[in-house]
Amino acid sequence: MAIERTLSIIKPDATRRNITGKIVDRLESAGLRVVAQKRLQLTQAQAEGFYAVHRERPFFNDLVSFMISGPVVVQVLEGENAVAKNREVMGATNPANADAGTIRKDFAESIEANSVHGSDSAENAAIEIAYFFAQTEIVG
Ligand code: IDP
Repeated sequence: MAIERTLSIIKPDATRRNITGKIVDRLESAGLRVVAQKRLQLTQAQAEGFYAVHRERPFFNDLVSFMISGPVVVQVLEGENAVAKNREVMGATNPANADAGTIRKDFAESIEANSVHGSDSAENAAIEIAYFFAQTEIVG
């Protein structure tokens, strides 16, 4: 199995509730390693750029407002099959549909305020990591 990297974001609903450590514990317990991390207040332009693929979706403006409503923690996670592994630990987008024991099932407030982001492919992971981190900030 290949060692991969993926981008994770702990969203504002989670930083607001001071549960970033609980979320990192889930990631680390699943075998993922935090190789870069920073806490940011996203600007509107940064959030719009990050979610540009969703620009035409009806929830886009609300999503951007939510993502800039408080600090986020952006992370690079490394491990075997990290993209799929992180998606598994996160659970489904809508917490109502998320499996028991997943981050979203246990912590998400709603389909929008769902506590975490994780890249959905290795290709997008590379793009999303480069969106937030310089190579020199990632220490494996
Ligand atoms: P993902 O985060 O599970 O990959 P995406 O479909 O890529 O899900 O959606 C990106 C983010 O947009 C979600 O994590 C969630 O915060 C928000 N979102 C997705 N669908 C809805 C919706 O139907 N209503 C409100 N927000 C949504």
